[in-house]
Amino acid sequence: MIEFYYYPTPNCKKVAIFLEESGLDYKVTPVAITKGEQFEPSFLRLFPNNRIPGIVDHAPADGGEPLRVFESGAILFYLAEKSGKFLPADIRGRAEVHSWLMWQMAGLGPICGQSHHFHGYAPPGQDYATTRFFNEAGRLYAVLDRLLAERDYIAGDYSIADMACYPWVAEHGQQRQSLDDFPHVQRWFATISQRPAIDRMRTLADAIDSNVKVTDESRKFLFGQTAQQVRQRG
Ligand SMILES: N[C@@H](CCC(=O)N[C@@H](CS)C(=O)NCC(=O)O)C(=O)O
Repeated sequence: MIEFYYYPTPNCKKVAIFLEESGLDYKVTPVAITKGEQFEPSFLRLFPNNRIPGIVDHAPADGGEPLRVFESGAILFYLAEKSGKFLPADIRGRAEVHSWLMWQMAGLGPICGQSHHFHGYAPPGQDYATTRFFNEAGRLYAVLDRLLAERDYIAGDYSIADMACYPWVAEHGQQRQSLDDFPHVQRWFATISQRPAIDRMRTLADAIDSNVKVTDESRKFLFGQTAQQVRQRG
């Protein structure tokens, strides 16, 4: 059984999609990051970066102790290897999936996250940063659009690369991007949206928190974290 540390955020939704697609047995442990639950000592012992998603595999393939994995890309890769699904076996197919998975982890995710932050949460007057992240997010959407002009899915067949990108593209409105400007991304997004696993991923999100909101209280937990706070954890 996979214990899934989760809240309805884009990085967690990647893993939720995988779990729903693969049929692996899993149980959700909600971590309300808007209430600071990512700083609970019991959570930090497993996940020292105070971020979700995280998993604990209670039946790892080596038969040993429960195994913890964090970082959504690492989790997708681990679960794909465990289940033998959504990751090709041949070296060329695998290299293509890994390339786009890392592209999402190092580019699309962080840049769209910053674009979302500066458009939605930062105090006014941050024009340079807002424009910088908006333009870079747009560039990444355009790279994806060119790719998807030639392929149905990101790395050929539907894979963990698609699952990694989908929840960030789903937030395109928050990033002030329009899918009308990226018709191949729009077609890919519409196709994946019809998968039953996406419906189940949304049902799970609604069951845990149907309207994740950044309030004055949650700002204290989410924004302005410092090195000093990490050192004080002991
Ligand atoms: N690179 C990490 C990013 C994880 C991340 O930033 N998670 C956010 C939610 S999507 C979080 O846990 N935030 C809590 C916090 O900032 O304290 C991954 O892909 O897993």
